[in-house]
Amino acid sequence: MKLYKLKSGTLLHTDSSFKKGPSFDWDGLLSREDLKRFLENESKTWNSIAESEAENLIQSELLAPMGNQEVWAAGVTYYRSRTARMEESEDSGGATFYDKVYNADRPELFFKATASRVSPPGGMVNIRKDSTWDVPEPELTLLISPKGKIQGFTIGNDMSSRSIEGENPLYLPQAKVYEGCAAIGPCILIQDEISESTKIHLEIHRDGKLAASGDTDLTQLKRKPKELAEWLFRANTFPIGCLMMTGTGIVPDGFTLKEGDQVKIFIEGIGVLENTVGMI
Ligand code: DO4
Ligand code: MG
Repeated sequence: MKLYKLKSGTLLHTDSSFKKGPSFDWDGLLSREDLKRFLENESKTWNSIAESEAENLIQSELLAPMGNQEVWAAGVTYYRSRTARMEESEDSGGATFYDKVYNADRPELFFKATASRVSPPGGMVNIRKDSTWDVPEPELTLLISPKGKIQGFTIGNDMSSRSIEGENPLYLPQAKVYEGCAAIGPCILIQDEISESTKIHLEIHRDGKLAASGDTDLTQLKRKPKELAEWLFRANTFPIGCLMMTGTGIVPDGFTLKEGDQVKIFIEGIGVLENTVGMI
């Protein structure tokens, strides 16, 4: 079951049918421990709509599928991320930290964004004016309930400045957290597990041409989603639940984003998250 947040209500896609329902308070909705059952029951009274109408709504009305939940992120959970970060921080002497965290029991977890810093599907994600090397990070993103249960999966873009982080790992919050530093969407796939063979694909288009691309799949994710959620909840409470990006396995080689680029992230079974790059 896929749950979309629309400007004019809520869209549910189950098997091959679409139903449109009212607007919800998404703080309350996503904090329900019985989210799947609640939606199954509620949607019995919603209007069925044709696929073409649903596609129009998805094209024109999508909001980020969240309320005021905090967005957290895990890092260096794929070998590719470990290696790319070791390369970018070689001059600063920070390289060994990435190798250590990749192999450590405790994962790297960091605060990524408040809801106001998150862009919706189709919206702008930003690169910073004081950064010279910027990438999108396509990441499977977990919806976690207040009790720490994984309720669903979505797509996250963890926009990152590689020049700022590479200069000194202590600059991580500045490389990661700023206005328009993340995008989430297009929907939440409501289920508690996701297949390890799920594929993730990135495309970056510039002036109508493919400028960079990459692929990975969840077999490359070193830590299980459940394990990451458990670490996050060790010493944090989330009264309205939270979202958690699980790290990137795609880091385009020798590439930096430019204003106007189109970033498309595909995750099998969830959909496509597309955003345009702006500057702040
Ligand atoms: O260690 C810095 C951030 C890592 C990250 O965001 C990732 O691996 O996805
Ligand atoms: Mg990341």
